[in-house]
Amino acid sequence: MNKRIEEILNKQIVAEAVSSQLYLAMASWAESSGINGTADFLYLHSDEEREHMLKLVRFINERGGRALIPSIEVPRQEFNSLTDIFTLLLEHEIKVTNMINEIVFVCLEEKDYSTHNFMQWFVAEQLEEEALARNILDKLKMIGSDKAGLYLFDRDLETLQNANPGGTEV
Ligand code: OFO
Repeated sequence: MNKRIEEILNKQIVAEAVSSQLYLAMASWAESSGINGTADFLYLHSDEEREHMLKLVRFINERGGRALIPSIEVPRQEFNSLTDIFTLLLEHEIKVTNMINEIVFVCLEEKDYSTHNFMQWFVAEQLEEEALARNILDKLKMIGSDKAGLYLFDRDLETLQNANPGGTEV
């Protein structure tokens, strides 16, 4: 496997693992705050990020490279509100999207078209995740600090999760 591609994909493994830990920390905060629908949503999202990491690990190894399993920094543990959580989640996803775009760019520079093809799944996934986070933030903006609205929002996320256990699409 091309060394530059192997290195940048290994960097992406770290980013996906960091995403998974961050969303797990958010889920735990939400659950311990009694916001259970949001907690379920974030637990699942954390699992999905781990799957993204695994996808990269398997791909690198199958292509004759060596996937390196990183240690992960301690994620933020305290959050102020749902808006705080989803603002952070969107910022984080935008960062990840930029990293994915950089990989696609390097694939073209290195003329590695099979990795380029593999990365298209991640490109589509990032579009979806950013749109989802924006959609949720718009809803939270509308609700403001209305307690009944926040209760319904949390219940909606729970329903969404139960109706669509394999994904986070709205
Ligand atoms: Fe892996 O999609 Fe979010 O970060």
